[in-house]
Amino acid sequence: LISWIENASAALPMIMKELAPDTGRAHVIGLTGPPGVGKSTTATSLVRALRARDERVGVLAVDPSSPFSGGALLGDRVRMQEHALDRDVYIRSMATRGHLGGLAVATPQALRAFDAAGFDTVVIETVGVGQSEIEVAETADTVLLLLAPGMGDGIQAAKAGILEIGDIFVVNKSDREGAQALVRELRTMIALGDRDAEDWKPPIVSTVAYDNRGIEDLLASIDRFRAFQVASGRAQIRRIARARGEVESIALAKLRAEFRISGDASLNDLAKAVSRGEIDPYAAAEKVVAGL
Ligand SMILES: Nc1nc2c(ncn2[C@@H]2O[C@H](COP(=O)(O)OP(=O)(O)OP(=O)(O)O)[C@@H](O)[C@H]2O)c(=O)[nH]1
Ligand SMILES: [Mg+2]
Repeated sequence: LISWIENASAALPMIMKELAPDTGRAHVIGLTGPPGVGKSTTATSLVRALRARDERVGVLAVDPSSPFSGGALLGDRVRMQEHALDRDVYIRSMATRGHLGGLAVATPQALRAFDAAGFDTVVIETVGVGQSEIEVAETADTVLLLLAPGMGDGIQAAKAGILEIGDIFVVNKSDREGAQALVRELRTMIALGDRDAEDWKPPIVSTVAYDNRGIEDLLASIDRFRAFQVASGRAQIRRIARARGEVESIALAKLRAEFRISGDASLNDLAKAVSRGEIDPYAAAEKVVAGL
């Protein structure tokens, strides 16, 4: 199914129709943060902790440079092998070549496949630097923002506006110098953010992912956030927002495809006219849209 989603198969509308009644159960955890902070390692540790609770776990890596994609560092591959023979763990990376709408369309559809297949938790790893990664993180029920000391990440993250998307902050590589300083810096930034008293206050969890240190704490924070979201009705609000984004990006991709088929020819002629000053670009755009 995920291969079909990657390749934007023409069968997807039919498949998604069949899957729809079986979706809505999986808890989606988004793992995002700058390159190399330890997202894949943390995902591996989380899988181990969730398996100890007997959950079925899926991992989806949407970053093409991710170790899960096979362009991997040997160490990471060895680490993931711990789960390779476990039939209740499924790990996949996803490319979106040729997919109209790219990740924005493909990611939520892949999550549907995991969900319908009966996974209790799906961990989705993205690199949190660009807008599309932020969009992907927004498809999650719970967003973990990973940072690590020694990169000036705290400040960078604030600049990129990604501090707002974190439900839980993880300071990984806490075995390294500067971890405490980063925690303090984050605490100040969170306190400065404008939040209402009844809003969730994002906790900061310190971890050493490759030693499993702090992972139980992280899981406890995830559980607390989940309970808060469900009790406050925010879990549902986020799901509706996710569905909205899904429909919108599919609709826009469809429009773009139609534009390529029927809008392109008229566009050439109109472009000539615009370049000669015979028509203004707004009027030309109106004509193209009207002709679709
Ligand atoms: N010192 C230290 N190193 C760690 C820790 N966790 C992960 N690493 C190492 O950091 C490196 C990057 O870890 P990954 O898990 O691949 O990081 P990532 O964020 O998934 O990287 P990209 O997917 O490439 O963005 C690896 O060499 C890990 O072994 C940690 O807690 N402490
Ligand atoms: Mg990775």
